[in-house]
Amino acid sequence: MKLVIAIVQDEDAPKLVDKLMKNKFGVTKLASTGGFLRSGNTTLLIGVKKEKVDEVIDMIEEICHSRKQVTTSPTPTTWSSGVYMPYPVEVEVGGATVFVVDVEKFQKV
Ligand code: 2BA
Repeated sequence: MKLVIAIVQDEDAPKLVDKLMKNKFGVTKLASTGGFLRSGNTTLLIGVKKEKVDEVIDMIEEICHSRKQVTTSPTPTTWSSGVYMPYPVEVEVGGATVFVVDVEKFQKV
């Protein structure tokens, strides 16, 4: 048994959850926040048999797209005036960040 932890963009999450459910995968959706952009994303927990991991990753790849987002710099620039000025930074987010971890025990009680 494996646990697929997929951090996806909020825009892609509903379609991905639908697809997983239609294909009989169990999924838990968590609201999460990215440390860099400090904006919302979605973390999905998907418990699957080892041989099904690639099928899940294929679905994630099919549905989750990368997008450009503009944010202000996390570290403000010091100008000669001594005033800290944040500047816009463009970052490419996603498609998805995926971790696959071993599950020691899976039990529904
Ligand atoms: P955020 O931390 O909000 O990061 C959003 C995007 O900002 C990242 O997209 C990346 O393109 C960029 N970024 C992140 N840290 C950066 C830095 N120090 N300097 C410049 N640009 C930076 P993704 O790499 O696709 O990550 C999307 C989200 O996945 C992240 O949102 C975070 O919530 C999660 N994530 C990514 N790597 C992770 C990791 N190693 N462990 C846990 N969560 C991770």
